[in-house]
Amino acid sequence: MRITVLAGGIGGARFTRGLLHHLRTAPIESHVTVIGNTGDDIRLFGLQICPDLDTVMYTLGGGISEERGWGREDETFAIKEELAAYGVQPDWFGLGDRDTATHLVRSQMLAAGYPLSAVTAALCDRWQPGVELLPMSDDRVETHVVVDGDEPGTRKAIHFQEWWVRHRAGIPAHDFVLVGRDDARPAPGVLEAISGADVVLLPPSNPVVSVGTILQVPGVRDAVRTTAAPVVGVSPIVGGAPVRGMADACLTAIGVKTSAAAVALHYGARTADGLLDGWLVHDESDADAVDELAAAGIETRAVPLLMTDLAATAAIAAAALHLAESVRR
Ligand code: FO1
Repeated sequence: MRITVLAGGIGGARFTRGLLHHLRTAPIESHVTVIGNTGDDIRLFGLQICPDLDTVMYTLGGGISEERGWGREDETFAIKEELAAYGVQPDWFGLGDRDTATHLVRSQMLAAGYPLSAVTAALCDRWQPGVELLPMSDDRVETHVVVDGDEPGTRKAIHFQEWWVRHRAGIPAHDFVLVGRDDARPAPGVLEAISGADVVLLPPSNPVVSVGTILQVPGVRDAVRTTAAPVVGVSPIVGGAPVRGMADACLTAIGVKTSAAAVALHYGARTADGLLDGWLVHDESDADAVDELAAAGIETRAVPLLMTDLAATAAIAAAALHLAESVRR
């Protein structure tokens, strides 16, 4: 079974870890491709940092800090402290020492002319994540957030990480702009992984700045819309709030209600030119969305959606694959 997952950071990585566990224990012979969001990427101190690709790679490769959900386990922050001692900005983004080695290797390879997809494959040689991890694009793109400017009545755009990490998504966002989008092409293998998949999964990643960003890469949304594979998503919203992260601030910015049903309708039904054949919602809080979404053309199942441990996460992935079978055309 060829499975393609469009993933952001923590939610996408943990879901995929559960998916791999399910595929191993079932067992189901499979090839999993993860298309990772690179809109969160930031260039700092001369280093190219790809938070979502690294979160997927470390989570599936066993190197993630489970506590933070990003960066390395057993991490130290001597470099961060030394940079702070020099008064270097920004001081709100923490690069761990072990993690910095990853950024050094990546930046050196990029400077030598390797595309990000080749660099990612080289990094994965070490981590053996058990999936083919593809950046959504080899071209440099960055999500910027439009916020109020310093003078009344003005607006400015800041890097996504400044909004997310420094301001904790606490200042109102008016819009998200993927800088570089118009010139970006999908990385090699991305469109093929979607069009040639047996199942396409949208994990419980941020629908605006993670999955939404991947879908903005020219050609990707059309590939998802037209693939012969069933497309099934897992709600990142449970009981009207994000399971993790600050997706509510992102949804509010684009005028979408923070609810499991509203996110599904935002993706849209494939029968109505949207993306979804199937959708999973949390059984205890959102079962009332099932009928509403079915009427809109999205087959919806209510199942436990909290990724409390590996077994619970594997069960969510199994439910997604099961739903994919029942909506397969
Ligand atoms: N998140 C934070 O909240 N604070 C940080 O200092 C921080 C540093 C960082 C460094 C490398 C990396 O790969 C991720 C890092 N993150 C940090 C996580 C990241 O900002 C976001 O959670 C994702 O971009 C959203 O998916």
